[in-house]
Amino acid sequence: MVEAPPIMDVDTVRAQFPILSRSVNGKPLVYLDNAATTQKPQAVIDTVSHFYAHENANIHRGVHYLSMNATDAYDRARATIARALNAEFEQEIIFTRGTTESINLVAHSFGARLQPGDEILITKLEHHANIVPWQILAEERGLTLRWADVTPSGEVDLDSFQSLLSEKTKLAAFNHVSNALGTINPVKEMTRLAKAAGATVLVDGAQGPPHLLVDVRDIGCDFYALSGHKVFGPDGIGVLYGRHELLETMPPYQGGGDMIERVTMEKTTFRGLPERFEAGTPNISGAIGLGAAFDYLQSLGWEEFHAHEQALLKRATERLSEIKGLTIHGTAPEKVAVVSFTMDGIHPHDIGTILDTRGVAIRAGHHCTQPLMTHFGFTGTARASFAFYNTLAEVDQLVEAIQVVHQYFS
Ligand code: 7TS
Repeated sequence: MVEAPPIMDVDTVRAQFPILSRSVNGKPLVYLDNAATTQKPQAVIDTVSHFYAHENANIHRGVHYLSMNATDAYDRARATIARALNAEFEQEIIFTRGTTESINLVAHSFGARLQPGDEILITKLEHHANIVPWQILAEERGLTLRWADVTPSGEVDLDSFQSLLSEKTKLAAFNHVSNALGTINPVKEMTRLAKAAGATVLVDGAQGPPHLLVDVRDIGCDFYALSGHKVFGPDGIGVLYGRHELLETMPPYQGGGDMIERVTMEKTTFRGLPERFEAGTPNISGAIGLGAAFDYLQSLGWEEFHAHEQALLKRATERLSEIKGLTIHGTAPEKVAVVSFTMDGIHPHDIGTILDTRGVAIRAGHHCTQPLMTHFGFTGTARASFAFYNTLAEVDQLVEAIQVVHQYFS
């Protein structure tokens, strides 16, 4: 007999997120802007606060107790994240400021080996963070940027992706999950195709681990980028996972303290991994807080909350589809709980503003995916993006608030 997945107790989970019990504009907060940033559980808040109250010191430099203690906590966070992503070595986890910086690190450091005429393959589904660094690099080094198409349902067109791969493709970079439409991309298959053509692969994972258990070795990618604030951890911290053999061959991203082996007036030699890519005092409390966030996610279990989120997605899709004049954009069969929509004759910003008066927080606009919006022929959408702590009742509150939008405009 197949065992049904355990049902997540959403009330217990919600009680662990203090902000979820506040009101906004006199109404209970319904927070549906999780793709922009996620709320923090008490465990993360306590970890960061405890660090500053009891453990604060700089790392890697002190001979004193607090510094060694802080260094241990920072290294433990790296180990936790390496385990959570199934990296082979802890040194494959580089702390950065977030997904954007992780991608820029690769563009700068891996990009240094690319030659005029080389190609980078991305898709029309990308966030600007996975477009602009490649455009800058292409301009600087005379590279060609190729764009795989998307299908009307908002999936990467795999035929287009495959047809654009050639021996000229040195890097393929694509997201795990689309922030604008919620599409889960077949990253394992895309990685396989790109590697078969000899390309190095970067996965923009900003929207992956908030919803999905990530196994970088199973995906087979060379780089995986993510942001702490999107996985219920602090902001200003993120991760670049990079395959050991590859990172070792890459030049440093920034120069400064902590990343050097020896500095003389003539020459500097650099430390090994991961320090070589972590110049200067890092976001120590952020890294420790991010470790706590991954511990928290592991204690909940991705499978368990994925099932809950799929129930939220199903209800939201069904109920929003019933609203006259409302169109959902992004109808891939494999989606996380993100619903992007437009309403006839109503600007997405007006939808967002009216929903806010009801305490419902969504995002409206282009979601930093202007090429995708242009491809579909609109300037923006309203986007409700859910996390495991959202409830079916909140889906209904969203729908009721959208009905108010109708009243305003009819
Ligand atoms: N890649 C994807 C797929 C994203 O969704 C985002 C942020 C980024 C990269 C950049 O992440 P950062 O943490 O470095 O800023 N996406 C969104 C969003 O959808 N709404 O606000 C930020």
